[in-house]
Amino acid sequence: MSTQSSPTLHLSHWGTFEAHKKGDRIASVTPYAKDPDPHRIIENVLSMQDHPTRIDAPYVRKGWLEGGAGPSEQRGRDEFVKVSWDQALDLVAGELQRLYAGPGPESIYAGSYGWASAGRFHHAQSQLKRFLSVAGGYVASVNNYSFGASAPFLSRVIATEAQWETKATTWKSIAENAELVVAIGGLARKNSAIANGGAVHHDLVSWLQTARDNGVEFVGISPLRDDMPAQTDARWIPIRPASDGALLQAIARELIEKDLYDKEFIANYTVGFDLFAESVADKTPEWAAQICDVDPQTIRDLAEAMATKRTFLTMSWSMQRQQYGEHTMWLGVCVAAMLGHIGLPGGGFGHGYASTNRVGHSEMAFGLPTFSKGHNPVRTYIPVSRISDMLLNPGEQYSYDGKTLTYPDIKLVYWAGGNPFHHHTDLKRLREAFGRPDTIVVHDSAWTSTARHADIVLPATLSIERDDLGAAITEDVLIPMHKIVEPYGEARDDFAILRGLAQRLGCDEAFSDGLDTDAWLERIYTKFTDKYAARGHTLPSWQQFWSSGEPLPVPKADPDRVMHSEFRDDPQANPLRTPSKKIQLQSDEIEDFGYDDCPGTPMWRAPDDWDNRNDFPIALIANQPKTRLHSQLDPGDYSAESKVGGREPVRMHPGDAAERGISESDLVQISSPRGWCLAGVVLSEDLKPGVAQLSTGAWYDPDEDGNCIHGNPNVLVRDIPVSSFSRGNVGQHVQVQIAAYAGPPPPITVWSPPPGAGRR
Ligand SMILES: Nc1nc2c(c(=O)[nH]1)N[C@H]1C(S)=C(S)[C@@H](COP(=O)(O)OP(=O)(O)OC[C@H]3O[C@@H](n4cnc5c(=O)[nH]c(N)nc54)[C@H](O)[C@@H]3O)O[C@H]1N2
Ligand SMILES: Nc1nc2c(c(=O)[nH]1)N[C@H]1C(S)=C(S)[C@@H](COP(=O)(O)OP(=O)(O)OC[C@H]3O[C@@H](n4cnc5c(=O)[nH]c(N)nc54)[C@H](O)[C@@H]3O)O[C@H]1N2
Ligand SMILES: [Mo]
Repeated sequence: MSTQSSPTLHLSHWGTFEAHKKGDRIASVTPYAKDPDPHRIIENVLSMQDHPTRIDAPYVRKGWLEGGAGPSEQRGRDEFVKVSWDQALDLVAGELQRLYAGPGPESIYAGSYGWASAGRFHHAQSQLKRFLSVAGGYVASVNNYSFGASAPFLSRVIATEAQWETKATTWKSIAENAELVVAIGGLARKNSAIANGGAVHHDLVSWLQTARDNGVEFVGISPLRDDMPAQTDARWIPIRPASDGALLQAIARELIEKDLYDKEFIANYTVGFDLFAESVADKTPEWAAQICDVDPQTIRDLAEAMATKRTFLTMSWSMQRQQYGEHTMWLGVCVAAMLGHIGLPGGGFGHGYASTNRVGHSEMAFGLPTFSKGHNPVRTYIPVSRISDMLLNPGEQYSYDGKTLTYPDIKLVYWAGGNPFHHHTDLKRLREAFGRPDTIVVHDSAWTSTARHADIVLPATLSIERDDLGAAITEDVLIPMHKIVEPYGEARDDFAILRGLAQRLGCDEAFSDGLDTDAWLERIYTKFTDKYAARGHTLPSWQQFWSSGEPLPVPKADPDRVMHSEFRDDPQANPLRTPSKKIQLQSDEIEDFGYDDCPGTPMWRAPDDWDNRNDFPIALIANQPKTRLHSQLDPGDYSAESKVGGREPVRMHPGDAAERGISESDLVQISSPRGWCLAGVVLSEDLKPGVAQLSTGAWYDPDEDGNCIHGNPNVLVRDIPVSSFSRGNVGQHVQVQIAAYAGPPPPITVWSPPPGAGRR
């Protein structure tokens, strides 16, 4: 198919934009005209389309090419050698053949976690999994970094994972029916910039404005004031990070003390109240105040307001990306149950509102266009954030969700569409783990740190360099994504790369069904329109849709949906999938798993990290970045503009900075027991004193010891599980010390290609 004449509409996870070309590159982007609140992240593609860090050709690590496959500490330190596509594909195919013939598919890890790009066909992870499924199989991962603790946990006490994202009470219902919204972890506008699969209409702020106009009151409980958009006019309750469980316990106790809880709801829809009540009997507001640094009267007033108004209690996903995060969430469920508003319009419990532009929006009526990632014959998997544990401890047994699992012995790691040296914690440990396998293969469009730690690096296109079909589940349009520019250098689409491998392994027919990209797009689209037609919605033909270049409206489902309304209406006919078929305020099932760090009655426990508070007194929030999606396009225009002295900005309270002789824009060294990173200071009164904030996503730029001179907080964060139950990641928090950096600033190297690579 051909390139459209400019401007061309394009869908990305962070928004929809029109690209305007000058010659053969994109000269400017403008937000989609119907997006009410676009985000500047769309600008990052401008300089990234042909940035020096784009991978121009296939490369092989010198030590691997010369010495062959095997464990190596040289990964991330070695030079690269440019090779032809044929040579690169022969090498990867040879490794796969060697391992399938020898130790078998359980030696290949392809969880390949990551966000990749928007577009229903060129989804890197799906393409890779489809290919490896027909090639012989692979070890997979379950859950995600986003809500890896709540996904398995909440399904055992109230509702399944999917419901929190896709069956959530709508913003419309909240704006029209709530009286009070209490947002633990806030409702940050920056996070609503993105949606998995693409964002078209950014309407968080307009819903919040409508709610406010209707008289809804907002309370934001967070260490950062600006987690609540100004439109909410919110009351800010600054709280010490990782202490919310204690606050919730005190609220529960207050509701009991003042006889403010809904006894009928507790009796009809929950089990375990007596044990729960006993567990909070001594959790007075005075007790909680010591832990949370929130004054006892504020806790009492909040409990009373929540009990007397139609209340929606929402907790951001960040609330469970911390040690014991399952129980923090559980306490939120318990308080919401005591309020008795679950299942009523505008009331109840929510998880992840504003964490993306998805939760709280109704969905396309009959699902999305889909591309199948096939059927993996291998059953072995890991909870996704146990990557280092797996590579470092083959054969070791561990617990997960009531089961005992064993780490496989991985010889080859294959990653396409993700960046573990962005997303995983304790990067020095990950470096050590990445030294263990025989071979690491990475597809990416840029020299991310993961690509630099690989043996075979295959250059992938950006989404602007290929035709695709754009669609996201909570939007009401499909977008024809016409290729805008030619691929950079020798870059290929993941599909084309994997087809090259499939041909070598003799499984091309099973992988591609003999279809090229054009035929696949038509097939995916037509399957989708057939499904809608069967339900009475006729949509145009593929040719009409594609040649129009315009968004295609698609019907949506119930805009007034209320989560758990069916359960509330008739709990016998619509039971929950918990052991009691009701909301579990206590759980024998979880108690019987026997995890000391995840017992069967909701608890608050201080994270172990608090033991370090004498030496590391600052609570660092490592949250999502405002100026990009994770690490994607970090050297891009908007992301680069936010850097301070070329480093990632760290926000500090002026008081904490003054105590340390630190001023605005200073270069600082942030240390934890695991290592340090550098960052550039931004002073802000919007932080609770004692808290600093360094977002994720600065490309890891290690010194000899693995410390990061650019500002990646994952050098600092611990690689421990949330608990023995979920084994999710604790990326959100770490205790640190911050000091002015004395020496001459070391030059950033990660925004140039690694040794041996790049165009000359
Ligand atoms: N400390 C801390 N760490 C965190 C978090 C935190 O709160 N604190 N949050 C976590 C969360 S919630 C998440 S979801 C993860 C995100 O972690 P990731 O999803 O791994 O992060 P991304 O930077 O989005 O990585 C996507 C990669 O895919 C590449 N890519 C994009 N499109 C394509 C394509 O078409 N083909 C190929 N081959 N590659 C492509 C991009 O260049 C990029 O390198 O990070 C987690 N890490
Ligand atoms: N712009 C942008 N948006 C994104 C992303 C991105 O990379 N960039 N990533 C997306 C992804 S993959 C995900 S999963 C979501 C994640 O969504 P979230 O997990 O909700 O996002 P975070 O920004 O990590 O955290 C939200 C806020 O929680 C607050 N917080 C942290 N710890 C505590 C605590 O202990 N108590 C309280 N009360 N508050 C706390 C912090 O102030 C933080 O700003 O974001 C998505 N949105
Ligand atoms: Mo995420």
